[in-house]
Amino acid sequence: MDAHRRQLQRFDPDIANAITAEERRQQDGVEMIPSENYTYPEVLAALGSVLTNKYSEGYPGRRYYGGQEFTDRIENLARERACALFRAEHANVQPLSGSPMNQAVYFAFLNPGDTVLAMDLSHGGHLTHGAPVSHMGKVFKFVRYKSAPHQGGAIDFDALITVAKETRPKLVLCGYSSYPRDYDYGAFKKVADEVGALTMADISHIGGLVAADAMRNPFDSGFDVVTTTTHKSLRGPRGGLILCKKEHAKKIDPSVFPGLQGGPHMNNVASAAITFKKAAEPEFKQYARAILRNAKALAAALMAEGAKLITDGTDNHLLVIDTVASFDLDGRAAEEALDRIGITTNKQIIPDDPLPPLRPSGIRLGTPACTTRGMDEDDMRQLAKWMVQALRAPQDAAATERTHREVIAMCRSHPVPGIS
Ligand code: DSN
Repeated sequence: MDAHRRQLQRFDPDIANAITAEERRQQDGVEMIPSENYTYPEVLAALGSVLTNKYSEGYPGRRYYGGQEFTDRIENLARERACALFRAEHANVQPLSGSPMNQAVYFAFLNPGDTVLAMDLSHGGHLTHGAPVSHMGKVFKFVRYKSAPHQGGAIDFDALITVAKETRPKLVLCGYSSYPRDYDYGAFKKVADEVGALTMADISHIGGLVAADAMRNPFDSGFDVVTTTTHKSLRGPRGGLILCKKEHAKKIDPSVFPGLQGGPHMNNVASAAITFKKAAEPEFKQYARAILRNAKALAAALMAEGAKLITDGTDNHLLVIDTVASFDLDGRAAEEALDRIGITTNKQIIPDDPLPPLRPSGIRLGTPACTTRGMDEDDMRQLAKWMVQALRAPQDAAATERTHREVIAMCRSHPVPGIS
């Protein structure tokens, strides 16, 4: 234990012990929530640094407080590295997380009441893409498009252009948190061009996969704005990143500050810069490809064991099991059954789900975190077997206990980086 942890242990054992217990939970469980990951020790070091002490409202060279010679250097490095990684012309590295990141983009370009064309929540779209329960859903008018889950999740672009012509959106938004396919960004751009709309892609889930060129980059199809969080497949600190064409910088930057936020969290900005440097290394490309291979192996093994996946497979890092159709279990019961064997997933609504969000029809799984700890396709096949056993017999206490021990043994042979 390092000196700072010992000091914390002495001063506040309640919190210190909870952190230690969380370390053990992360070490001894298989993390399959697709938006979670284990960050780098270098990121943890920068997050816990004195940068947390500094106010830096404004942008490099144009700050409202003194003492910015080092924060300016850090933010410039973060911006340059982000642009190089994603082939972007401009980067704003200040959004505190994914929700303010997307809000800042909406307010940069839209007036209250303007129309946005976005993916339906139950088909994989995200809460911040105008779900009726979000504030954004009350400020702007979100019109929905859907996928065809029984045709592999294809998007019907003929229907999309018809809706676009009827509703004249100012922004065409694509992006998802539970859609297991890649997008044809060129087709979205064509729809947007037909109606004179701007294009935005929220690649939060797949940021690392796009950075590694393992999935398509929306800028290659001429998109205006791309947003991503930095803590999912990118493996960085919790935070948001807005990338855009140079011509949009004068709207994006003031929308983040002073429009929406105050001082940026410079310890996060430094950690994001470190993350972008890591993601530019050749090892990161291998890591991204391993995430995809693992997801395909997991999907194939689950389907071979009789699980019904929405879209019948995956092209990215995630997959969604219809647990009602597969095991006659709702998503909450399935999540709890897997928790009991040490595999963490999340309950998930499926396309046009007849069940409510807290007891939906499915669960969502992803491979970024277990790939970070070095698990491979054989491990995925083993995990699929254990998961299906647990979902078929959730009340079998002896089998649950036995499998949980085996899961812990698998985890201990794949230590989590950054936890000693
Ligand atoms: N909570 C994240 C996810 O799981 O997709 C994004 O909001």
